[in-house]
Amino acid sequence: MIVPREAMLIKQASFVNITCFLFNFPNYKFELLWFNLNLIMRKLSFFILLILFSTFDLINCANSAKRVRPPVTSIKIISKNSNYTIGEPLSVEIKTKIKDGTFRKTELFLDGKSLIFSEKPEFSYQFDTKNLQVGTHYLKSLATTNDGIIGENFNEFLLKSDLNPQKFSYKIVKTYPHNTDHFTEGLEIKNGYLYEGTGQEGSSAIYKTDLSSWKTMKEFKLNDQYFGEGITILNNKLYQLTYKTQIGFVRDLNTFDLIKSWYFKNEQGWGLTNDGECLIMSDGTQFLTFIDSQNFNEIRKIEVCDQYGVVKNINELEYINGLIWANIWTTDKVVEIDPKTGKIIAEIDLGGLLSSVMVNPKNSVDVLNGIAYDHATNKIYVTGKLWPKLFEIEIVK
Ligand SMILES: [Ca+2]
Repeated sequence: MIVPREAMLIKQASFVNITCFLFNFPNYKFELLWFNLNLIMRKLSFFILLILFSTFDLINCANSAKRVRPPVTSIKIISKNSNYTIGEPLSVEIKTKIKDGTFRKTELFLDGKSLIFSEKPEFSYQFDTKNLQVGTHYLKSLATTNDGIIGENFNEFLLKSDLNPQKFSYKIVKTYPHNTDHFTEGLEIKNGYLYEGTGQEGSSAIYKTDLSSWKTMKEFKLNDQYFGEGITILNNKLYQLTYKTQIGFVRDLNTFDLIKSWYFKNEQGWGLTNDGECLIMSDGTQFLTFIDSQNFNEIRKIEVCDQYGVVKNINELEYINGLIWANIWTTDKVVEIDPKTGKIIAEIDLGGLLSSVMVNPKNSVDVLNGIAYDHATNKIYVTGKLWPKLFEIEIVK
């Protein structure tokens, strides 16, 4: 029995032989010609397929061009500057273009809240900024067609503080020794004891020092994987942040036994304090986050600003008489922040503190970091990372 492929080959061979016989053409030349024809046909079929696919794509593009496009809306902030001082009125222009359908309205939002809407595709709007917080604010224009097709656009602006911070200096009242191995990240006083949290992986710890005898009463070393950061004491518990592990620890103030730990969303943990209810943390940015001390939910954030704009690198914190005091990392500056608004009220220049004492040139000291306020005596203590001294200071106004 002859299988179909064999039958085809016989048929092809017969066709070649008969054609050669009829036209007196050498067999091998005809086979060469036949081979080349086959090759050309194969290449042609490739190009035909390519053309077919391209045509299909073109048809597709033509179809997608017919799809309904969302309105194109824009928000332009009218000003000669990019930053504004809080209280300045701010004007915006909104323009919307519709390619398909019929325009219905464009609505303007400020920080997610609706400000105004207009049934005209172009309109301008002016609003007051005096009741806003300092820091960054977000505008959104949301344009709608009658078919319900939505287009949106965003813009942002910064509100600087309208305060010119008071400038304070300091006076050293007393000098105490400070362990030059302590990479100070948190400092707080409670019931006559100074609590210090230190950093660096492998040497992070908490120390409790008697303020009258200056003896270390208790210390607790953190697991090597943790880089200890800010500490604060609330309701007989000691709260401590870690640097990049996004974990905070709650310990019994007397035993340092772990009560619980919590996860925080901030990418980094820096300074920590409390206002008697909430934990307040810094994270190296210009933001301070207020956290519920029971369930660790984020309550609110403030953005720290002075008259020039946002102030970043907010580090160790201390809550003193209704204001948040903060070290600005890598500087000798401590700022006093209004916890409601984020505005800097005053700046304390602590420059020259270390030059007042003998520093062993073999000791590599790091930056100023660590503010502790004794609510019982109204005394203020400051130190720095790896500093040989801790200072009780008085603010000179
Ligand atoms: Ca502190």
